[in-house]
Order: sequence, then structure tokens, then C-alpha cells
Amino acid sequence: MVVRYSRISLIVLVALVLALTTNDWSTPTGVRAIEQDYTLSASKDNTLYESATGSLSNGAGNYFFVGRTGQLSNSIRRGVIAFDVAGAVPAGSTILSATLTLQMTRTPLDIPRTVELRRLLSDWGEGTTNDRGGEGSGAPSTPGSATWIHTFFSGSTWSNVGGDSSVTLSASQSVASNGSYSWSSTQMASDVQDWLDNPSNNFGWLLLGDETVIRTAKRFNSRENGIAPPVLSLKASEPPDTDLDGCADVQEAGASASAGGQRDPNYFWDFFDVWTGAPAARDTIVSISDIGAVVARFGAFREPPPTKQEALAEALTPPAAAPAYHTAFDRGGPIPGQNLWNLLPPDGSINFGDIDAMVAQFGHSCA
Ligand SMILES: [Ca+2]
Ligand SMILES: [Ca+2]
Ligand SMILES: [Ca+2]
Ligand SMILES: [Ca+2]
Repeated sequence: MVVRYSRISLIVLVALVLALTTNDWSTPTGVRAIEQDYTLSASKDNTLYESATGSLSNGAGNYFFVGRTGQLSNSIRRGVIAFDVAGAVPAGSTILSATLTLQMTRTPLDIPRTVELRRLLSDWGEGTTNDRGGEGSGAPSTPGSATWIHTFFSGSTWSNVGGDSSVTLSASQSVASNGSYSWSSTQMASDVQDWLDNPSNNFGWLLLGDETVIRTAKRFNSRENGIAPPVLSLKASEPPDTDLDGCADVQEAGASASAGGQRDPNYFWDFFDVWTGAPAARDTIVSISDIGAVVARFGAFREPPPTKQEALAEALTPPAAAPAYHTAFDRGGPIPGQNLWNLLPPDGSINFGDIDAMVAQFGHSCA
């Protein structure tokens, strides 16, 4: 018995040394890229009403406007709208497409007019102004309102009156009579990607109508409108999990160990989340269920220990019922010189060392 144990230990040691020296266990088997759909409501919207003093706004109104009214002066209207992308889409995702859908509900003429989207380059406020009636003329600006000259009434101003926007066109759409209209382009997807990756750059879009002649105005339902408010529809691929251990690459690179961080995004064995439940699944949290599942296979072993290819292929496959040996429930103990929960690959035996390893990761979550 003693002899046999020593032989296993020797094999295990050799396997570990081999694993450490070649680092061959880290080879990823694939990249997860699951597509998800997101539907975002606007976080703020408003109208910039042409006014040299910035006296007008309508952030809490039911509508916003683009183009020009029939007024002889101060007829220009521009819409501003933003969406909290980083609050809705997981960090590290790739934006595949972006579509803005607006309901147009009033226009003096059904003539088609081009409505452009351009990225805003300064932050701005919604304020609390709530115009009455058709809302085409605006109402007195309240503190924090975006206006023709203000980003935030009355202390902060745009660099350029009428809003600071990108010279790059994000999208354009012809808008004629009342109805639903959508804007979509690769530039919009790229805008949204930047807002996800750098939320401090997210000031939304400026909406520009035809400002060459009067009576081109188009009125759109705002986020305060109970009917058909603005919607930003996104398609995104989830952040890659190169080693398929359940923690996204960006999570593994993070600082918080309990949030999946301080790990290797190319190494499967550093997150000890095992198959639990029926149907068996890895739920991306190391919980009491995981410890129970290891305990249920306590004492199971395989001799000789699994090779790299066997171990990884098996770990990614739902297991047969306990107490059979299965590599997902096995680790080789802490990696020398690293945190207790940074673990070596399966050593072929499910024992106290594995329970210790799991306890060291208890509560760690990549959900
Ligand atoms: Ca991973
Ligand atoms: Ca990993
Ligand atoms: Ca789990
Ligand atoms: Ca083990």
C-alpha cells in the first residue's frame, strides 16, 4: 500500500514538474463568443432651441426636435440624446451592431428631410424644463439644462453654440411623414464600443435636421413619452473567455480575486467552479454546492493521472454520476509561490487537497 502510494506520488510529481516546465497545461481550447441582444432606453434627452442667451430648454418634455420651425428667427432645433451603455453591456463585450429607433410624431411638411447623428464631444444636462402643448417653442431653462449655448445652464457653455459634435457623421436617415425611423451604421457601432470601453467619453449623439430652409422640423417622442420612446438596440458578443474556465479574460485580468481577478486568462485550472445541479452546469460561482460535489467524489482517483488533453477535454464535459473520478473536480494544489487559490492541474486524485483548494476559492464569482 505504502509502495503503491509512493509510486502514485512519484507519477504525480513527475506530471507536475512536466506541467510546470512545459506550461503545456495552459493551452486554450477555444474562445467563447456568444451573441447577446440589448435594448436600452435613453438615459437623457433634450432639445437645443436656437437662442443667443440659452433661455430655452425642454429636458423633461415629451418630445425633442430637429430641423427648423416656421419662425422668422431662432428657428433651429437640435436634439441631444444619450444611453448608459456601460451600465447595460458587460465590460469587454464587442459591439456588433447598433440601431437607434425614434418615433416621429409631428412635422409641418411631410417632405423627406435628412436627419444626421453625430457624436457629442461635451457632457450636457437634461434639466427639469417641461414645455407644454406642442413643445416646439421650448420653455425657460432650469439649472443644469442643455441649451443652445449651455452644456449645463447657466454656468457651463459649449465651445460652439448649438452643441459640440464630431465632424464624423455617425449615421443619417431620411425622415418624411409621421412614423418610426431607425438609424444604424458601423460608425454607430464604433461609437457605442468606445462608450462601453471608455464611459467617460459617452455624451451621446447630436441629432441634426435640415437647417437650410424653414419648416423642416421633425418632432420625436422623448424618453419621458409613454408611447414609443427612443430605443437603442445593440447586438454584442460576450467578452471572450479564452481558457473556457467561466471567467472572462477581462475578469481574470482584474484586481479582485473574489471577482475572478488575479488569474491567468489562458489557464483553465485557476477557477475551481465544478459541475453541479441537474442538468449539470458550471454556474461561475464557487459555492457550497461545489464543495459538496467534490466531497461526493472524495477518494476517486485515476492512475496514471490524466494527460493535459484528457484533463481539459474531460473537465469541459458534463460528468457521470458521483463517485466516479472526473477531472473537473480535481486540482493539484496551490501553485508554489502564488496565492493559495492559484491551482495546479489535476493530479489524478480527489482528496483533502482539493477541498482545501476549493475552500481557498470559496465565494469567488465570475457571474
Ligand atoms: Ca477565462
Ligand atoms: Ca483562467
Ligand atoms: Ca459553482
Ligand atoms: Ca487533487
